[in-house]
Amino acid sequence: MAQNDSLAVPSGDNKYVTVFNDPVNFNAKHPLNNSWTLWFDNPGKKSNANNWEQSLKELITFDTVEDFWGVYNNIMKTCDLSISSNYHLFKEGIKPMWEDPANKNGGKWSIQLPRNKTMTDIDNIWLYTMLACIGEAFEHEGDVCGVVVSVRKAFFRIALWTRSSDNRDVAMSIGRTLKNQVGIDGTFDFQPHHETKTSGKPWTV
Ligand code: MGP
Repeated sequence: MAQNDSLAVPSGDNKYVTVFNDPVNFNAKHPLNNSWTLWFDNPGKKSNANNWEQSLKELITFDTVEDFWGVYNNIMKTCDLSISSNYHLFKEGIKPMWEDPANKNGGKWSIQLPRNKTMTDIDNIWLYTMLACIGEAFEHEGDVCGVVVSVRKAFFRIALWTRSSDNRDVAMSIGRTLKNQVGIDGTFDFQPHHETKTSGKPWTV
């Protein structure tokens, strides 16, 4: 019998496929609206904007809820990563770098969380950040490119990268949803990628 021959096709009110629709194979998968690619890098001290891309490693792409958990449960936790590491979870086809066409006019919402106060929470904070992204919690979902967690000596940084940076309403809506979904106190700042840190007062939520 082909793998899914016994899969009951749900109809009417019962429209959600669960593993119970196929108790024999127990293998129903729940598709995400997008495919997502997980990247890792730890560029080290010799890195600069010209060679930074070389340290970027594409780990895996997934497009179902079950495969997300398969990945999440089998990679190193953020709290165990070495200093300078970054995980990047981006829509498939978007490289997690400013130069990518999807990012070049965008910006990022970010928050820095002191390492000593966040060590026990950072894994859940990063998990909720990723779930907000792959679960498409955002009204302006199309403006979301991906999310990043950065491990630094004194802090962890969570960031969400957007496709645009010129529409305050869109950016603020994404920022507010991110803050709600991640559920942490503190202020997220928005900064376009092409602005230097000092060139403008960031939008905040
Ligand atoms: P970072 O890790 O985003 O900043 O970029 P952070 O954490 O403030 O700095 P750190 O020194 O504490 O790690 C660090 C450096 O990596 C940048 O100054 C660039 O040289 C390089 N870099 C980072 N990003 C995201 C990019 C990118 O998208 N493109 C290029 N070309 N270089 C990048």
